[in-house]
Amino acid sequence: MEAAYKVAFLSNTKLRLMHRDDFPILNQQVNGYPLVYFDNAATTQKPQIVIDTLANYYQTLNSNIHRGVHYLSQKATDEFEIARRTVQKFINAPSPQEVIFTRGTTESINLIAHSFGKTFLHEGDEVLISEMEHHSNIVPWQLACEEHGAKITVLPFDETGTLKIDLLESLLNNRTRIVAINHVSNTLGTINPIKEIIHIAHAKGIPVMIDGAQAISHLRVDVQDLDCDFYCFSGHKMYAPMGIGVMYGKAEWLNRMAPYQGGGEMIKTVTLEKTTYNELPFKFEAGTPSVGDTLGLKAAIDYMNTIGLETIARRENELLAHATQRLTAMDGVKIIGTAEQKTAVVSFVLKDIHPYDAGFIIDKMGIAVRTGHHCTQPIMDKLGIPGTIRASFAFYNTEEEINRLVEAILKAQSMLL
Ligand code: C6P
Repeated sequence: MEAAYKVAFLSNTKLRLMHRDDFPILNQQVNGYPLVYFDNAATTQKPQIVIDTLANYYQTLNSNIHRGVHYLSQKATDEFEIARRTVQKFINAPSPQEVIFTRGTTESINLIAHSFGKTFLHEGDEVLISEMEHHSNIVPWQLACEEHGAKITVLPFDETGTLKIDLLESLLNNRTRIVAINHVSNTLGTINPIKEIIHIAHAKGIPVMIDGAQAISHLRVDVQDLDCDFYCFSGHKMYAPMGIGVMYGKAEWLNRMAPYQGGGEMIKTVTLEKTTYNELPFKFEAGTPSVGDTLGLKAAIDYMNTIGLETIARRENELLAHATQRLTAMDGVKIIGTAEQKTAVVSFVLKDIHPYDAGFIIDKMGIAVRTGHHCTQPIMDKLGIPGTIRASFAFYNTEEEINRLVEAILKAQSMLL
């Protein structure tokens, strides 16, 4: 049976669809099969233009920024600030000063939890998160709450993986200092109604931070339209290099928040007794930033804009529909996360088969899925499962690849049951 797959898929020209040739990594064999990459929620692959941008930076431009008068330093500084304005435009932030570069979503959220917490969290205060948060949007708030004597309250989700939004108002009170919630769940794929959540929280004077890690490459994000107070995301989940991320924050909050890290760049004056801080965005960008990766992020945004976010979303929705239909029709397969509004993430469990065992066999057939708790242990605890198998799609994936996943699941079932 395996040999038949190999022949079928080696000769399958349909694999070369939708800008697939832009991603050199996809053109390889894994375990004797053409690679199927379905771990896009963990990190997307990088198009050649992003790889070239990185190489070109180190070949022609590498130098430290904001601190040299020499040609390379000035040019790198200019490119870096152009990248900031590209991000500003991409999320429709009012000002480039509100776009802070970080290493990724995790660092962005830690920054906010630390700096907002230091300024605004006190004994008896509350931070509201949801039951479907990634650990990166739980642990930083636990740390901040521990430090300041505050506590976490939790908005639950129902059996489809939809937030119980009708409970939100009753969970917010005059001790709630901030709501921190994801835009899209990395495990369930649910798109949360964040505009409504922001509206409800703002009506009570409470700011809202959005973890946009799983939304930014799938949905158009307009921070002014959303009116969110903070929005965090990682470059590597949107075709950019690892090591670069963004924390958007409204200036009215950022100006009042304590700095996060101390060091070069974030200062205005330093004496041995006292420091005054730089203005935004530099107040929150201590030390030498990852300039090459930042230029790579700009290249990735330009690339996505060229294809068009709407085109990307349409293609991913087709893949989601195909996978949902194929997996729903299978015996012994249960999809975890069936909310009405989803991005192209399909988590599932197999009856009487541990996700790791199935993942092992699926990998042997050249298919990269993620197995485990996906850094969302509270979701697994609530559902009473050890983990899921997760296939997450990008526009370069194909229906044929999904069919190959179905065959691999059948094979796992035949071997393990
Ligand atoms: N989720 C996944 O496979 P970083 O690692 O900082 O780029 O992103 C953290 C993060 C925060 N929030 C959400 C909703 C996420 O999905 C992630 C990363 C990856 O699902 C790795 S665990």
